[in-house]
Amino acid sequence: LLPADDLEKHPQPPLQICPERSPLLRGAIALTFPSSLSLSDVEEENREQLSPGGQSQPSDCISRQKVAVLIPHRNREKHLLFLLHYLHPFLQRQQLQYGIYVIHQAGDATFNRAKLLNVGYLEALKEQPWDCFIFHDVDLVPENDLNLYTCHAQQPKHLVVGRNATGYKLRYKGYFGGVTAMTREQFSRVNGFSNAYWGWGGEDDDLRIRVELQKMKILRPPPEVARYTMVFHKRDSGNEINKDRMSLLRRTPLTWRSDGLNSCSYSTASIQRVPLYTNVTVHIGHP
Ligand code: UD2
Ligand code: MN
Repeated sequence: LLPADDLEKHPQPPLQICPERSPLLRGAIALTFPSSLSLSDVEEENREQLSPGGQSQPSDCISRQKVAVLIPHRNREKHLLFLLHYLHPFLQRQQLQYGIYVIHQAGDATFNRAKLLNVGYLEALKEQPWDCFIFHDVDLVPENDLNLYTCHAQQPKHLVVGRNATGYKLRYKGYFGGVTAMTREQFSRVNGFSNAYWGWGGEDDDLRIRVELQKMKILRPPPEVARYTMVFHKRDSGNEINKDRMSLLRRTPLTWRSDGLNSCSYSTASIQRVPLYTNVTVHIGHP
């Protein structure tokens, strides 16, 4: 770093767009999940790279996309910590300008992952004109940084081809859960997620149907790259299986226009810019 008056005498050349392939990528990385890892450890690891609210940008080039990572959350603090520990360096190796948003469901009504992600999209855009959104389960840690957290202009991306517990195979044809990437325009075109899925299951298939109704085709990175480790967990209380999911899914072609971003009603309890992420705590109602 040069002192200020030196900078005036020797102006820096303007920054260039980052290269198509970041020179910092490493490929597959070995993951460990030490129970001793603490919040202050992870804050300390990232102190110099982050601005408040868990945002960062490459120092020596201009990112090709501005990426918001949205994480629906309630009562999974340890998973969140492991994810942040790996995700910040991962995104920085990809030379991305990014921000991480954790959308925290207030209260103990039935969980609604999809509605929280709609809230995340709407709230993040109030702050910055993000180009690309990554909808991200809290418990999925990417194993390979060649799995790029960027969007494709025409095709929504599904980034979890495989994970540890399912033999690293696609669970079923059309599976669209876990981690997905859509541009601002793609997500708005499908009217976001449905707000009607309370409890576990179906909301990811609903989004796939919305995408297909718009004649968009889902893109997946190669299976060697699109690999995740899901931190072990049981089904949470407050996220019981949604018994209505099959009948909701049959109606998606009729309901998507009026159920989604344009009907997402909520009240924001707080927005906190903590060092590692922006925390949006929100009341989203109940079934
Ligand atoms: C699968 C999908 C997930 C979603 C879900 C059905 C994969 C890898 N993931 O996950 O994307 O479609 O099925 O709804 O296929 N959460 C909390 N607190 C809670 C409950 C849920 O934070 O009390 C969040 C958290 O981000 C979690 C996500 O919701 O990762 C999905 O819930 P899950 O992990 O219990 O469901 P899982 O693993 O079957
Ligand atoms: Mn899970």
